[in-house]
Amino acid sequence: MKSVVAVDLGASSGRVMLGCLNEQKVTLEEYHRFKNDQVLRNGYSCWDLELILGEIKIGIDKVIKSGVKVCSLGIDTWGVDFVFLDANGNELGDYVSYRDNRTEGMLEKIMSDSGLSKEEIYFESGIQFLSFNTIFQLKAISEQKPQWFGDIDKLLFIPDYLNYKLSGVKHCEYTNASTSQLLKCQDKTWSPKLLEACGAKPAWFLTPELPSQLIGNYDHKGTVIPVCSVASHDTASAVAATPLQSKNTAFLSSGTWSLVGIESDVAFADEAAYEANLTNEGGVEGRYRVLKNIMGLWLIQRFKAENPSLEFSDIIQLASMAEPFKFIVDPNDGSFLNPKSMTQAIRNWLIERNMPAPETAAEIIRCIYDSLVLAYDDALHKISTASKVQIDELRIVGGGVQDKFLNQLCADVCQISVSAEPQEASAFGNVVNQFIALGDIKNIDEARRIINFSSNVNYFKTSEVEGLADIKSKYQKII
Ligand code: LFR
Repeated sequence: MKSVVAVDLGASSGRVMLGCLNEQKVTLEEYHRFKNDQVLRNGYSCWDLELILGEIKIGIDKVIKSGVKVCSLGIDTWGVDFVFLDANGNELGDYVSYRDNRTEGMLEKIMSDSGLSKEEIYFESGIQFLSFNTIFQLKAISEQKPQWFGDIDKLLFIPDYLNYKLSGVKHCEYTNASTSQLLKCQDKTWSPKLLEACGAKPAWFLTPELPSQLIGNYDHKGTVIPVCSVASHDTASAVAATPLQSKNTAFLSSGTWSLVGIESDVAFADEAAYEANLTNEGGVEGRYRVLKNIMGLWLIQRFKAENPSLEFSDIIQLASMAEPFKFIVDPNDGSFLNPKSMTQAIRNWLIERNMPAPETAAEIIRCIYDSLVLAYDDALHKISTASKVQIDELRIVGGGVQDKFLNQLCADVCQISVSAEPQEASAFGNVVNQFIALGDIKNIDEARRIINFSSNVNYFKTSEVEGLADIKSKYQKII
């Protein structure tokens, strides 16, 4: 048996897990879990990276103290965010989170200053327009904090930065770099025209490299652990761990975000893909993750934070009690990205459009669930139409796997057969990427077979929803 450490950082919590490969089975054991809350620094919503680094080391300590021999460690996190380093390798500026609103209006600013059209940005990058992409964050800094720009030597994305803090090695991993909207989609290299458009300098960027590589060593109180660059975008790791049955199986990585898509050897960045705002994020083995972001369980998480007495089981029970499809919002509206109150944001969204708004907790929760599954259905159609790939099955992975109510609703509304597992997809992806780097697993296809074999898969068959066509056309009218 061989063991590796996977550090999986999400927007609300971080975990240090031990991944073990034994014959044809891979298992995970959680050693340490910690909260990852955004903190307000100098007026910005930021990540507390010092705290995160300290927690990662505590987790590694727990693993080592248990006596396990660790062959390597790997880190995956959310995308788009980064840290600047000066020529001495010291941090510059704040670790601002993508949920900060500093990027508002930056697409328009880039277009007017650079002369690039929205289409040109899309055709070059193949990346969906999300207000917080790195390209818009860099433009915001060049507008609002040009003094941060003066001393920059390197830009490292967060997992690369954490690897650097552990190993001293500066590296750039491709899957996370692809979320920046600064790479040329086809070549997988930095786009000079997109860098220029946001005011960035080519010298700040290292060459993006495919994952599953040992890049350095972390010396933990005398125990030396090789550091592996895994598919460091958490969604790339989650997709790597998704046992896709065929090219016609779509994935839904269900967590704080819901990422709906297909895996493909080729990118789709033409007119149809632009219209659908499809993204072609980088995947393992140089593949593409052709997907769309949906605001996801963040809506439920924020609602729950406002109602701390509610457990997840209460939330599901309330959802099943409320009248279905009575209130529907566009869950991807920017007003849900970081509102002070999710309840108020949902109500306001409807009131501003002269529609009746939910009153009770059950109605709010039901509104979130219904809106999310309608967004899944819409995304599946758009992806299928733009890529011409027929989608006949959906595999759900990630924390949302536990939410059987949502998974069943998804099967019913999307009228697609659903299978679900693994729950810890990002951590599994992280682990198998390391075993590939160590030479113990041949490739991703083999890794997915092992993960499927190691999982207790749940299946959700479709059932009929009364008036489904009308419900879907109502959704199309409001988005
Ligand atoms: C999920 C995720 C999404 C990305 C968003 C912001 O955790 O990584 O894939 O769009 O966070 O980085």
